[in-house]
Amino acid sequence: MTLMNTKGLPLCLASLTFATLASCGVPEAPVVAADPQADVQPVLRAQSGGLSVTLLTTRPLAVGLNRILYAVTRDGSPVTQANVVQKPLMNMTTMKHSCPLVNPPGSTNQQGLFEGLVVFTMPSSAEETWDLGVEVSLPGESAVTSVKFERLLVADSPARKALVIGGAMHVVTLTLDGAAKVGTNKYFVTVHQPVLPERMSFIPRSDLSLSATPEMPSMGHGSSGNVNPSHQGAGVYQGSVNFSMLGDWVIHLVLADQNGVQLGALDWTFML
Ligand SMILES: [Cu+2]
Repeated sequence: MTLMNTKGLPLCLASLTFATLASCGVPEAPVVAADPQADVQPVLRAQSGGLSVTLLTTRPLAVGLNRILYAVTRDGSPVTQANVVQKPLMNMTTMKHSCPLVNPPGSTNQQGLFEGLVVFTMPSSAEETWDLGVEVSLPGESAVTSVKFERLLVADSPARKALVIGGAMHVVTLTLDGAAKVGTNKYFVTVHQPVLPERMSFIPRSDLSLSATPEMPSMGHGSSGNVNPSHQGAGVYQGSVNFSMLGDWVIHLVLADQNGVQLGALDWTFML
């Protein structure tokens, strides 16, 4: 762990750098509602001064949308109000870059955890590693405490795709909320435009109209009871799909603007 104490940027600036909710205000509520059933597992702990940050996840980290939760204590006492800023960094051999994210709201969820989202855009490997810096500041205090979780294990997945919209490359991910199963599957779509060339910040696309159609290509049918992804905030959309039987499925996603003008289409395949 790298531990350091900084009195760095004003908080608003630090947040804006990472294009979170695009305002200086602390988000009022999480973009994705916490699942009270979720089995949360601690992954790593980092400490700086009297402040301890434990990173927890609901499933192993993977390319696509990840819920990352933080338990924060100071001098052993739980912290329930704080500004928590996530700074993921991919260290490639030739360059470094970040990835889309949504920082936690200013207070903890019902489990006493700060809940953030990180959209990993590539897997980790021996040579290409993800570090996750976390900056914590407490209400009424100017000090920012920084901790870093190094060499996170991020598994590969087919969640991430690229799409050119209006001449600009966008990162689009589709991640099921759990393992694919027969019946209703909740999922998340994220759409972000990397700020080039550094790819250290990502502009959320909150202005899209998404429609998703499942198909079982081998049998030539779809299913009923699907819900198109709707915007939850910060470029994160949530929908649900009905995989009505075992086998191969494709989700066809169409991205349109608010006037219904189609901007692009992408497919994700699933086997269950
Ligand atoms: Cu079928």
